[in-house]
Amino acid sequence: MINVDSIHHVRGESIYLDDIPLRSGTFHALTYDAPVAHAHIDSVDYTEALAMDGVKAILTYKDIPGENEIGGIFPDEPLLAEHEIHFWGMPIAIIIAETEYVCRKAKKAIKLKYTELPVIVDPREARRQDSLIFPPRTFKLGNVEKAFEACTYIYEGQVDSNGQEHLYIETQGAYAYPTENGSIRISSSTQGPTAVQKTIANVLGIAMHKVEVDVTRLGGGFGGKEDQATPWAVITALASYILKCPIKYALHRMDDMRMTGKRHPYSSDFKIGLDADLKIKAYQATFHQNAGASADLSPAVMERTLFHATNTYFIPDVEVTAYSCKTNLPPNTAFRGFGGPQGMFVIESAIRQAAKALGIKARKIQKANLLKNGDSFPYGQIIDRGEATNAWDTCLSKFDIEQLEENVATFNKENSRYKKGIGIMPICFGISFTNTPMNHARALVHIYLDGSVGISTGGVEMGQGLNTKMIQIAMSEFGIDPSKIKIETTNTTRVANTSPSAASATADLNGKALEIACRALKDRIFEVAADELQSSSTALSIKNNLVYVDGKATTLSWKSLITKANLARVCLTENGHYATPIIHFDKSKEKGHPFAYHVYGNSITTVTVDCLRGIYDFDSVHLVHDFGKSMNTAIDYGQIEGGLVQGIGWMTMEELLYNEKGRLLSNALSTYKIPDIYSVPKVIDIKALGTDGHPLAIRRSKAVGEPPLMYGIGAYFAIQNAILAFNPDSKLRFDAPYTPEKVLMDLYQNE
Ligand code: MTE
Ligand code: LUZ
Ligand code: MOS
Repeated sequence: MINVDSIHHVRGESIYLDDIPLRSGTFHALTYDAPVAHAHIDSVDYTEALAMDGVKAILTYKDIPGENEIGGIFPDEPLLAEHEIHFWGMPIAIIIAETEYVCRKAKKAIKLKYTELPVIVDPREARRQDSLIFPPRTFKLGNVEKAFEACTYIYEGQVDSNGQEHLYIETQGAYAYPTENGSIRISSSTQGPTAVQKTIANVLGIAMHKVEVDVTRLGGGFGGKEDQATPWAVITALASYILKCPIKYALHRMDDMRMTGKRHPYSSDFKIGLDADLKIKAYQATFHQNAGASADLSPAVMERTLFHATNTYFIPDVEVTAYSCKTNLPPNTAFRGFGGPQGMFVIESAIRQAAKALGIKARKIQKANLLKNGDSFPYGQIIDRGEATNAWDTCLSKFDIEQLEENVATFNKENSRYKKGIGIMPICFGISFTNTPMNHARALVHIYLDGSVGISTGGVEMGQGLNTKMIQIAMSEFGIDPSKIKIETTNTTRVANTSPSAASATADLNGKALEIACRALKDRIFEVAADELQSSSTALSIKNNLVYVDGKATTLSWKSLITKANLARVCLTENGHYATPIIHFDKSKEKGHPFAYHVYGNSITTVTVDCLRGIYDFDSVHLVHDFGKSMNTAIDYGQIEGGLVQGIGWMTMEELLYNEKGRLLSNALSTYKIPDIYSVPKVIDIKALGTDGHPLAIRRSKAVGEPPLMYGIGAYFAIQNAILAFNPDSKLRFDAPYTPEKVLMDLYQNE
């Protein structure tokens, strides 16, 4: 089934935040944000700005009727700065004016006096100063000290990975207007409507039932709107509530880039120990997560790093520790992979370090250590239905790794200026929110009198194809055409208390809830049909909008069945609730079974490096991915391509740069480069592993949103191998992104 949104997208008919017609009397908001990363606020003078034509108000923390607090996990983040500035771009005040243009003019007239304070941008420096968001955590398996004593080979090293700008096409924004009795309705470009609702209620000091949040769809989220859509929504709601008028605020690209958090940069140390058979016997790592100025989702991101520290390998003795380091950057946040990629880059780097020292291919070590059924992850979950070896072997044989390697070797022999390299990147990604209580969802289904169906779930469509998958579920449960089914907006008054659309689990959680609702409705209307057709309800089915008895078509249509059910006073509305069974986790022991299942895959990336200029081109990515039984291959392949390219961008060209004062220098698309049509791999060849899927995946179709991003890590090692083909003495550097500047330096340096 094709993506139901595609046709409306290409015609420009789909509704995004900026397409909502503004009510008359709408004012515009703009934040006055900090021009410095760490300072004490001495005074702010708004007089001149307030006197400008068209300026309605300027709101500060003093105007907040409830709590000046927006922290999602820890209450450590003010909406508006009070006496101290913690990062460059921190909101201080809200300017409300007739137009955005006037807001911008007024902003220039605000006079801030401040006293600068020392700025921390580096997570290791933060740790030295004991500037932590919360205490470190350690995951342990076996006894790593003893295991290292028995190792034949031990290697140590440092690995850095930079952050990443989400660059959703639609920037952050919201539109709020007052409704009656002190209530408020708000459209927000958010992955987490309930987080927006709850935080608005807290800041306004009103009950959640007075706040209605509505989301049609997002022009991309990628994690950047899991938590960080909230402040912008709260700003519009606050202004709307106080000034009693509609307020619109959509961020300019450069404001969005400057003020919002990104993927967390990490600086990590590893120690890896192997025996003579290349079995990894011991692994130790310390992760320094650059959390930025407040917690945001950092605790959860850090946790996912620990969960993915050993990627797809079994290591009997492991000790991994993570520090969430408080710096003066904008609070960093969720980004596709959610800390998993950062952890996986470190173990993959450790394997490359060992392989180079031993003079062997990294794939010999990778292959020797793949997870098998019955193995334990460091956090105690035992592998069942593991596909690590299957994914690895299938990928390497299907794409004939020996031949690919021979082609590269021949090319490298014949060329001196250009060198090719191969990077193999297997993945294993856990599906479920690591915080068990978040793994539940609801779906509200109405069947209307004409047989058409309206569906609301807690899931947000952000380009990942959720709406299409939800329609597929309802059409197959009911046996009716997709044209009879409508997916409604995501709205907190219809589906309440939702988890954000995140963790790749949206289709699983909301889809299962929808399945439950549809089945309950079907049971009820089948009773009516059984009466009507003088059969038992177990003999009934619906196909092509027609009721069947024992597989034989009857004359009873779906539509007339619904009419009869209504006349029989049967309830044609159902609310389905789903909570993932089995999962649990005990934080006091750091053990449990946190994931419903894991997604596996393996990829081979080939690159050509220009050894004169340090630039590179990706020839191909061949990969085998574990979709289970994909319920929509077009959507799922699209997720793989998008995730892969986003991962390659993170690992190679996307370079966030903050200066030592904490100012973002790469604050525009002219200074921050994301992959474009010229930089994507010339060939992306995706093959399904062809497994049976998992019963906890929706219709055995495994979650696909985040895992493919980590194939992008293979790009880093492909470049590294091309460099080694040119200069075998080049010292291995693990410092992503591998920009052409770094490549050039490594081509010409020696250990
Ligand atoms: N695909 C598109 N087109 N746009 C997005 O914003 N977000 C990604 C992924 N794929 C995203 C996307 C992220 S970070 C997640 S967690 C999942 O989609 C969320 O959707 P799912 O849970 O339905 O997979
Ligand atoms: N969000 C979250 C996530 O709160 N918990 C998670 O485990 C998670 N994983 C991936 C992406 N977002
Ligand atoms: Mo995705 S990082 O879980 O929004």
